[in-house]
Amino acid sequence: MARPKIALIGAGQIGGTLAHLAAIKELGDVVLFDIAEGIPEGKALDIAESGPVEGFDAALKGTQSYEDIAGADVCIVTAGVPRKPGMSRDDLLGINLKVMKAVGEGIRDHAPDAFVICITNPLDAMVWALREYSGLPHNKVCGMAGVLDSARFRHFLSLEFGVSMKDVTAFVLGGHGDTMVPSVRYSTVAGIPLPDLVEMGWTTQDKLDAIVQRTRDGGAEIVGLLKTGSAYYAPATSAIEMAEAYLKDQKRVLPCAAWCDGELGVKGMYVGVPTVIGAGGIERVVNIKLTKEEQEMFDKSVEAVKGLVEACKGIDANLV
Ligand code: A3D
Repeated sequence: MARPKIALIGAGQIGGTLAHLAAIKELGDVVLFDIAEGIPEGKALDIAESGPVEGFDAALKGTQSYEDIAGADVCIVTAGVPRKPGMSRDDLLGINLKVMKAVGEGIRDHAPDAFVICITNPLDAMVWALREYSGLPHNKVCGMAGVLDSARFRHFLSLEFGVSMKDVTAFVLGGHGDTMVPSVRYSTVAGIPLPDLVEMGWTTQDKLDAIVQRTRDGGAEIVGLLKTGSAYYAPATSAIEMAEAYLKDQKRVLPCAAWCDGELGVKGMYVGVPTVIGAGGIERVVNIKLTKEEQEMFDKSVEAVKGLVEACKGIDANLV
């Protein structure tokens, strides 16, 4: 049986890291696509040359031609521009929308059966645009943000509690922006919800509030340190977890930007929600109950995403 084919559209910082991880984990053969000549070819060759040492057999190829992504099982899209210090994710809207048009049409023409994971920012609006331009079914197009935001939340919580990151679960919902909603009630240490841990004296409400805010600002914190780009190790790992869930039909429960059709009070929009990812793509949106206060925060985040989608429609008259 042939190995699965993974197409990475964008061979920059995240794209290169995705290729490395996909090869090491032997998820399949990897095609790195980028408009920048030499970059995808160079990264593909460099990673392939690590194969004998690492002990993987995955084939890697760099290309500027969409024909090479033909028949891909998974496409992970990072094509576009990342933010620089002082920029918000939303500042990237106009430039990255044009990129989503080219990429969406490339996927439509060459890999229409793929499971597509978008990472390009501003995430929720770019997923929506990519789906529109590609015309793929909504359950086969999603965005990576929730796994990353939740991983950041989990990391900060594990430091606060002095426990293994493996035992901390967390959900971050809503749009991938300043209004994202780290869910305190649905986040736990080995099943014990965070509010109980406050009562047990493991932390204080003030400290928890500060961790929630640090999670919201997690991307900006890295941008401020790197100065020349944004985070790429944790974003790549997060998208690989989603790709693996699809390729191995794992039915993982992972938060991601998924098409909502009434779930959590959202109709006809992409936004960050808990989902089940398996061989059917986004097989289910987990329709969790929110408290009044949580729902208000979530709705505010949904409104912010709606504004960006409307802005996309204003830029490109072909988008409906
Ligand atoms: P970078 O290293 O600049 O890579 C982007 C690559 O896209 C470059 O190699 C470009 O040449 C390439 N590119 C540009 N236009 C096209 C095109 N039309 N077709 C194919 N390739 C093209 O950026 P990066 O890898 O650090 O980040 C990529 C994107 O991910 C940015 O938009 C970031 O803002 C975003 N990002 C999202 C998250 C989320 O959690 C959602 C986290 C971190 C970064």
